[in-house]
Amino acid sequence: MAEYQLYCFAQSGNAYKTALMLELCGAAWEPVFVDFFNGETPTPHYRSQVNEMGEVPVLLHGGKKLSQTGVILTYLAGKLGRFASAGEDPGREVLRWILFDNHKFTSYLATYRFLHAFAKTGDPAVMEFLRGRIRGALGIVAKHLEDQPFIVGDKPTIADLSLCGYLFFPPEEFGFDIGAEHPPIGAWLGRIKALPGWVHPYELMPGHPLPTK
Ligand SMILES: N[C@@H](CCC(=O)N[C@@H](CS)C(=O)NCC(=O)O)C(=O)O
Repeated sequence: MAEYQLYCFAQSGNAYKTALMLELCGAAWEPVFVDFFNGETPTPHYRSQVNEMGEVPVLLHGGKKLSQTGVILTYLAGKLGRFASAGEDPGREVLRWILFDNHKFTSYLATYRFLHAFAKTGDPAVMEFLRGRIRGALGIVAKHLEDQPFIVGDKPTIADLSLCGYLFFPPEEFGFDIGAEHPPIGAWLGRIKALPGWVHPYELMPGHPLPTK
């Protein structure tokens, strides 16, 4: 058994944040496939044995079980000694962007993509509302990246890994091209992609492509 086990599936940008961290750090890890699209996460078994919050990802390490990507990324930065921030003030900045990501960035992007690409049931008014929220959040991150290479300082941190979680999925899955619409974000994604060991989510985690019905 590998040192780290990650409950994940290929289409999860949340899981990708943590899988990418493990991969970039060269950690010994293995995926545990979660059959999200066949309803595994709401099952009593998943909630009682894996994660009471019914979410992916979950990390197992040394007898510990961790969930919430912000917690997992912080834990891994400590254990693996990479992508942390140097100092108290930058550390707070990293946390500030991870919280922003979880509330305003990943949450709207993931919901919009799920409805657009997988559920294919998005009510037009709901989609329009989410699109507006996404436009606002992308604009904030793009402006922030106009004059700095990474989210906090000049080196990548777990804040970058958190915010980029959904952004490498194909534009068709969103119905718009994030990097093209927001060039500073496109350039930043290029810098993340250039990190040694970078792997696309669909190659890093199990479950892609989805079986055709
Ligand atoms: N804030 C959580 C979000 C995790 C999350 O929403 N994961 C999705 C898969 S990408 C999930 O498991 N959703 C199940 C649900 O919302 O019921 C984190 O950062 O880990």
